[in-house]
Amino acid sequence: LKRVADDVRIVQEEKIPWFPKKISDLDKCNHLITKYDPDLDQDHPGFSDPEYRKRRGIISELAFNYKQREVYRTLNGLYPTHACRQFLEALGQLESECLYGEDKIPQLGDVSAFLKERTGFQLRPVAGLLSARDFLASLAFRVFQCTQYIRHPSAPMHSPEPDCCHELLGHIPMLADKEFAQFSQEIGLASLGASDEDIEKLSTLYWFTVEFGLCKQNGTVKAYGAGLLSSYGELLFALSNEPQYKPFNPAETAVQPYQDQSFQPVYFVSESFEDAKHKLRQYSSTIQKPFSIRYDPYTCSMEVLDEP
Ligand code: HBI
Ligand code: FE
Repeated sequence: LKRVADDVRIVQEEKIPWFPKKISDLDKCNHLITKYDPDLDQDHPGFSDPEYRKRRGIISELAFNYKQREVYRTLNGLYPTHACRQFLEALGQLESECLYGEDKIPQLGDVSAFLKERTGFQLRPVAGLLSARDFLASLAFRVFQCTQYIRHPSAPMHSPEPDCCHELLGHIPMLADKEFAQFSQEIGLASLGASDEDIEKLSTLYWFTVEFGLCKQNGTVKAYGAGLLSSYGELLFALSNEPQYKPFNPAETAVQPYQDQSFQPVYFVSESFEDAKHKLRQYSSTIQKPFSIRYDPYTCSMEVLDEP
């Protein structure tokens, strides 16, 4: 009898087309009728005006980007159980200072000022993926190279390259933590003047910590890596019992093979940021360089000390 009832219900559901039930469902009411579009309709007065069509294209993009809130809302649901304490604290502050929120589009200058006050980190706009050497070098100055553009609206939960959702949700809250900020700067300092081989190792370290790192917190494992905190699917996966966990150990972590095409099969777990920082420091001292370097925060410049 129940099966019959279920069948009847399915038939009825199929007869009613989907319709929005709450105001945020309007994100899904985005199907365009394009037959009068200036790009497609030859009779449109703007059809032969490329400047007009370009302008229209930019405005359309803005309308589509309204979906940004989808990324924010979806990930926010996972943070309380999956993100580390430092991340949650900073996210709370960003929200209470009205920089972040479902309907907010944070501005680079405001977010940069927020970080500067807490850890001295500042943001600098960057046009896309940088070489590892250049990207790591900026960290040495507590500068984070931050993309501005947003992922393609057809895939709101995925981006193959860093975009502003990844920076804002993944990186920025962590950079507001003092220990983590120092850890990040020290990877940067270790990279200055290093050989290509050592840059490769430091990149790998960065990958398994800043991007995909896990840490212990009150007897459980939480995420602090930006690649995890900005990816719903991988955040769930990383804290499930599927992947392999290894303790963070720079010499081993630096040579662990990785790929960016699918979820990581292995994650490294730190005891704390302080512990990770001490281990990184010890590792960095093994990188052979014919000079040593000190950052002078008063002049924001590097002091190069030649060793005899
Ligand atoms: N460039 N803009 C940008 N953002 C990153 O996160 C980034 C990068 N270049 C290299 C890189 N990350 C990592 O793959 C490490 O090699 C540092
Ligand atoms: Fe990143």
